[in-house]
Amino acid sequence: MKKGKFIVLEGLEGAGKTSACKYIQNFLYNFGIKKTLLIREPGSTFLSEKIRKFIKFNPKNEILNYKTIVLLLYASRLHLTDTIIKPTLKKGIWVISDRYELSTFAYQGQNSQKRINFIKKISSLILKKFYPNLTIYLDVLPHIGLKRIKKRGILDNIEKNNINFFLKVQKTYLKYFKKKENIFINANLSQNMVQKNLKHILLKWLKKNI
Ligand code: T5A
Repeated sequence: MKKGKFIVLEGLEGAGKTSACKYIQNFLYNFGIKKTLLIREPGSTFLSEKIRKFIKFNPKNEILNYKTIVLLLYASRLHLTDTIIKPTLKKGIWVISDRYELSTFAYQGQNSQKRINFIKKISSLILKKFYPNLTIYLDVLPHIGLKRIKKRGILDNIEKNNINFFLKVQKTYLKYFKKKENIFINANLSQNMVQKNLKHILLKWLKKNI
């Protein structure tokens, strides 16, 4: 049986990843790829959802070293990859994930070489070069993305960071995102335009890759 493909959506808060995941699932269905699974990171297993909640809300406000957060994220990621992603792909089902490893590079890496080196070491130890087949990066200016999510109300600990934090996240995304083999989308545009562009480029990618 032909293995499924692993597609990952990346970008800042409010870039439109969750909306794009649903759009892609529907698009693939109409294209003839009927079996897909939507997941999110961190999350999508009982354990990983607990880790997600802890990272987002840290209820006792414990001071966490970035290495602790990276290890929690990779524990969550390993569990999700081994128990859900790999077995699902093996069954020929495509997996669409709202974030994956590039998020750790961007958020915990914070454009610091020391931090990135640590993340790279953990990544090769834990994931052993398991990569998505396609990463779609939705590039949004931090102030635009944050404006969109603020309409939602309550912010988590990450969302409460100042604009400089998100500018560093965006800078790191742009540095480590491999544009040539993946898809870059301008997500500052209207949702209609984003979907139109996504459809056009995704179609090209599908024709080349399946
Ligand atoms: N994290 C995660 C790390 O720090 N390290 C890691 O390794 C990983 C994996 C996850 C948090 O975890 C951190 C990063 C995150 O802070 P989350 O709540 O899932 O937390 O946050 P996000 O993944 O960023 O999800 P958001 O919901 O905040 O943003 P999305 O998914 O990008 O945006 P979406 O689709 O939900 O849209 C948000 C709103 O904007 C509108 C939508 O309708 C919606 O109302 N919208 C647009 N409006 C205008 N124009 C457009 N083009 C629009 N696109 C969407």
